[in-house]
Amino acid sequence: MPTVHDSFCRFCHAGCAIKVTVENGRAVKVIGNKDNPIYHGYTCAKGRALPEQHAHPERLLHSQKRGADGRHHPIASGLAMDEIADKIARIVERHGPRSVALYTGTFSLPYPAATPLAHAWLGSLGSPMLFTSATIDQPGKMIAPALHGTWQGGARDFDSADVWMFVGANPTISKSIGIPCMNPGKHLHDAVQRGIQLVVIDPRRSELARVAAIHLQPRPGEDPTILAGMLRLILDEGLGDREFLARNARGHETLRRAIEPFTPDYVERRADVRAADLLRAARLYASSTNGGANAGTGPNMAPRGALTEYLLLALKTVCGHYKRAGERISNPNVFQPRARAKAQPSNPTPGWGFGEQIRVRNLTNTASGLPTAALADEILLPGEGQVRVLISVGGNPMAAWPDQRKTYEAMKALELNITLDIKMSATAKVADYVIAPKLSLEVPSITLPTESLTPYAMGYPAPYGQYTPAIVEPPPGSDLLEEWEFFYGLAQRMKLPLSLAAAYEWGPDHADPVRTELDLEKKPTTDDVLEILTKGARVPLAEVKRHPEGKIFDDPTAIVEPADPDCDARLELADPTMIGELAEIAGEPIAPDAKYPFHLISRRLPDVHNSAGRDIAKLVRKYNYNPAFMNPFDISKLGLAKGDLVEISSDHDTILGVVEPEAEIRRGVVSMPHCFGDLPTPENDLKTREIGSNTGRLSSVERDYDPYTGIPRMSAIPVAVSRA
Ligand SMILES: Nc1nc2c(c(=O)[nH]1)N[C@H]1C(S)=C(S)[C@@H](COP(=O)(O)OP(=O)(O)OC[C@H]3O[C@@H](n4cnc5c(=O)[nH]c(N)nc54)[C@H](O)[C@@H]3O)O[C@H]1N2
Ligand SMILES: Nc1nc2c(c(=O)[nH]1)N[C@H]1C(S)=C(S)[C@@H](COP(=O)(O)OP(=O)(O)OC[C@H]3O[C@@H](n4cnc5c(=O)[nH]c(N)nc54)[C@H](O)[C@@H]3O)O[C@H]1N2
Ligand code: SF4
Ligand SMILES: [Mo]
Repeated sequence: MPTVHDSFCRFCHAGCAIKVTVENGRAVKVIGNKDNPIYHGYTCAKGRALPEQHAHPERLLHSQKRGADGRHHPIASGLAMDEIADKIARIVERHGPRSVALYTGTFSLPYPAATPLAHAWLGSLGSPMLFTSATIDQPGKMIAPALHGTWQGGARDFDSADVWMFVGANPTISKSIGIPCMNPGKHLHDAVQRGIQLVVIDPRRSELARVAAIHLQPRPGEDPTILAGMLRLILDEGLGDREFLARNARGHETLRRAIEPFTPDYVERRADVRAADLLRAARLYASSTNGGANAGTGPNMAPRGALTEYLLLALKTVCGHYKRAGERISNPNVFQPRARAKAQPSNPTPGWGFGEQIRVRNLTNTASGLPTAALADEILLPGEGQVRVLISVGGNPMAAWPDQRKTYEAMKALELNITLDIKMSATAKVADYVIAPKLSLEVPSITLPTESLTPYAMGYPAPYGQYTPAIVEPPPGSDLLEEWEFFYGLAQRMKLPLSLAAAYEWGPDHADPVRTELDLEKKPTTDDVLEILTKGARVPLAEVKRHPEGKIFDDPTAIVEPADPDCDARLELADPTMIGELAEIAGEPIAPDAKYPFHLISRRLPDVHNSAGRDIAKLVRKYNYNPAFMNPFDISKLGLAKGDLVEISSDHDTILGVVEPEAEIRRGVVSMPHCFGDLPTPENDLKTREIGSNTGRLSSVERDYDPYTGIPRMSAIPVAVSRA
């Protein structure tokens, strides 16, 4: 008899509440829970494909070790941990702990115990070399608030706002950035019905742009210019919230001088946005103090992404787009301590220049973490401190890191390359050990990761929480570990104590987290670890467990407190590095690149998540490769047609693409999803129509990079397009 179980989806960070039908011990059907107060029954094709993902014929059911023959063979997980612990201990003895680096990718997020255990293990080993995908995603999201300072009252709520601006984000597809990520289509629909006015800046008439009051469709990579132009207009016209600005910010005069060159005419010439449209956008954005703005991966991967984020913060500050004393805190947290908010600024903090020094390009640790774009060089560069061991958790460097050929060299140069992955990903193919993990429906979890997405402006719009037990057993005969169990296993074997911190709210005003020493003799259960991670939570885990369908744990008393009377902190509008970058832009020539007349920009497909999902037949029915979407006029001008194979070349490398017309794209732009293709071998390059190609290959990490986070140009890349 089939049974139906409550759970939540973990194919992406949105955590949709689902009902899972289980038959003969296997998940056979997933639907959304229509009675859920936050998701209202929403699921996407990926969530509904969880049964296929779990039962995938190529899913790894045993860990793999690469043999002397270069091929991978199954190995018992206990033996794999014995060998890996021994090898790491010997490498550390010879070369010190810095030779071991950890990279946590996208699919470490759905497993709340994974990252804390991995960090605790690395810390106990004494290595500072902790990297994440954040620095090749939107590092400016953490750098900009460090340089600008933050408003402790928090941002406005999209759900009740009058105006909102999106710069290169497409939340209904990506479930990210600006709109609560749970059923964002409904939030957007409701907001539009209510009369919200949207400004969207995107070279593509994206799904979001279609409902915008104003869509600016500029030349890619010119967002700093456009936003500086908008700021200049707003300040000149005396719009915005002048009282808020005067009381809470400093540096306004310096900023005003720095943006002087960004006249409407200059913006028009440089970004190809009509002056009249820029003025309309500026006036609309400043028309209400109940508004907000967010940037997505497009501009964050284009040159000077941190400046784009900084100018957005400046726009918010000039317009007073923040919560004030007495307003409600929409999400006072469930699994973290009760959130507090105060109607006052926090001073800026350093964005970089602290912590571990990277051995190339003068990079250091940053507010967004260590620069992942420099990790391949840390592996390749001989000398003291060279990285010789890499452990990737739910990430895929060979698909996702910029400069794919350099990444390939680095992967091959490692003494020990380990990845924790459900399949033989491109990275797994070059790994010495592939540790096979349990999949989402086989492990207990909590919605803490989704709750913690608030800094990315996509967290819960209300204090919602859900716990799920494991819904199914792993497939019979398999030998699988949870990610955290792997690090626990290494710690046991290497006798490294593990101290876990409770997951505390990011932000300026939090206390030191409660720490717990793990017992290395008596192994905890996943539930025990979740208990430790939620110590001090506003709602105890036991209480959340009593509501298996998920629940809003409301607290109407959570309101923004008034400012401390002696608060003298100020939001900084004139950070010297940011002002310097504005001057750099103004000093650049505006000349189209005759050799590379197109710009390649990033975008996401609805049914795959970065490199995940590409092996599930029903998710790639439409595209099993990443098309090169182009404007039909450009296609015919080049004498091309739909389906033609083209060479797309940057000044660094060349990839192949399959032409796909899309009228929504600005002329002169190629829009192409990332994380496709496979290892950079000549054989794989012949399979573009089956597996697509890797856009990361077009980026060089050594040129055109952001000097503090090291992120290179990954969108708005100048390219040439010609028939292959
Ligand atoms: N279905 C699905 N969802 C995903 C993912 C996925 O692969 N698939 N990936 C997840 C991840 S890891 C992340 S970080 C988020 C990202 O979430 P988003 O940032 O919302 O990602 P995209 O949908 O790619 O939207 C980026 C937009 O930027 C535009 N753009 C590109 N270059 C520029 C530029 O220079 N300037 C401007 N103004 N716009 C530009 C593109 O046209 C595109 O519409 O999505 C997450 N969600
Ligand atoms: N050119 C270009 N490059 C980009 C981007 C871009 O837009 N353009 N986007 C960037 C962004 S925003 C990001 S976040 C990074 C993503 O960088 P990564 O996180 O490194 O890459 P993913 O493809 O998300 O890696 C996911 C891996 O996790 C595995 N996986 C899936 N489910 C599970 C699971 O349950 N457990 C475990 N252990 N593994 C699992 C998948 O098989 C896959 O190999 O890429 C970045 N790179
Ligand atoms: S949006 Fe994300 S969490 Fe929701 S069903 Fe799709 S993949 Fe799963
Ligand atoms: Mo990302």
